[in-house]
Amino acid sequence: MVPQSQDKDDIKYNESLKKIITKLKKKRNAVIIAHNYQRDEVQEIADISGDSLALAQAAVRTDAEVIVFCGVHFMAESASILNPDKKVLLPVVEAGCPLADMITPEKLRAKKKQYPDAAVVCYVNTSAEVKAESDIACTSSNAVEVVKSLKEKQIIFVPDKNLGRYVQGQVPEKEIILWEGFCPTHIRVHEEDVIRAKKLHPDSEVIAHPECTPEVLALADHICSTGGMFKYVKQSKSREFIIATEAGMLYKLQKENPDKKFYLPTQNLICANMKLITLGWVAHSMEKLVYEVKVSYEVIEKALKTLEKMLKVTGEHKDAAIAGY
Ligand code: CIZ
Repeated sequence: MVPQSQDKDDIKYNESLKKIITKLKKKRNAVIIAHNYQRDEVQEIADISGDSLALAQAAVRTDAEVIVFCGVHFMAESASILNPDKKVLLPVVEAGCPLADMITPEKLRAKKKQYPDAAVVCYVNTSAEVKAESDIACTSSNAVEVVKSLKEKQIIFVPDKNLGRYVQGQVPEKEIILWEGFCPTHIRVHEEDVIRAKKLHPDSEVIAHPECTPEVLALADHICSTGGMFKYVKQSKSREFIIATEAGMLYKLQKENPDKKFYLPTQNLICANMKLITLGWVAHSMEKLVYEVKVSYEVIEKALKTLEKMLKVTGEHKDAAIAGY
């Protein structure tokens, strides 16, 4: 356990960093956007928070010249694809996504040769190059709608096999060819964790992200994206919820619903990559204008088409859940 004096020092340190960040925001004409899985203190200083697509879209609407993207690499890339004229900064260059790294454009091209009649649907958790090789993108909130919209019967769904399996269950008329990818954070929730949490909090509803395993999803009362979770909790009559997704979600869920209680099924739901971004690195990023995420023009052209096709199917990003902007 951290000694009390250390806590006080941390608070003082964070307060001084927040002041520095506020000054730098003005100096750089910057906007800070933070994913729902970021540290509490990073979400607190953000101008906008939400899921990756909502954030990339919100970035389009800003007048700021610099976008400080507190998230992981593929998310900053999406923001850069949708905002090619703005400077998009990722405060920690090592903040990657192991799931996105489980597929490469070369491997996807080989799969496409194996299934020449299939359409390729890529989850937003992919690199810009993989998006450029795909027919249409999807998020966890619109994956079912996107797959249903396609004329092809065969769908290569990349890279998350758990989300792909969930979609297959909802769209039995299609043949979903799964990729062997998974989110190392979401697979850390096990059936036993949910059963134990439910015993401890019997009146809770279980809400799970579709990146969880099928065994965990089978125990959920509701399955949805992070944006969907905010909406669901707000309208639900329940007072208590077991949340099977990354721990950072609890910050805004609790803030927006102070009269409701939220529990994690396990304390292991921490994405180490998301947590690399600290207030210190945000200040450093704005001071030094690092690390700029740039996508080549050739890739932007193709990846943008893939993202735009998705937006055409789903219209406005309904689960945006953008806060504070
Ligand atoms: O698109 C996102 O931000 C991710 C990775 C998950 C979600 O459900 O919002």
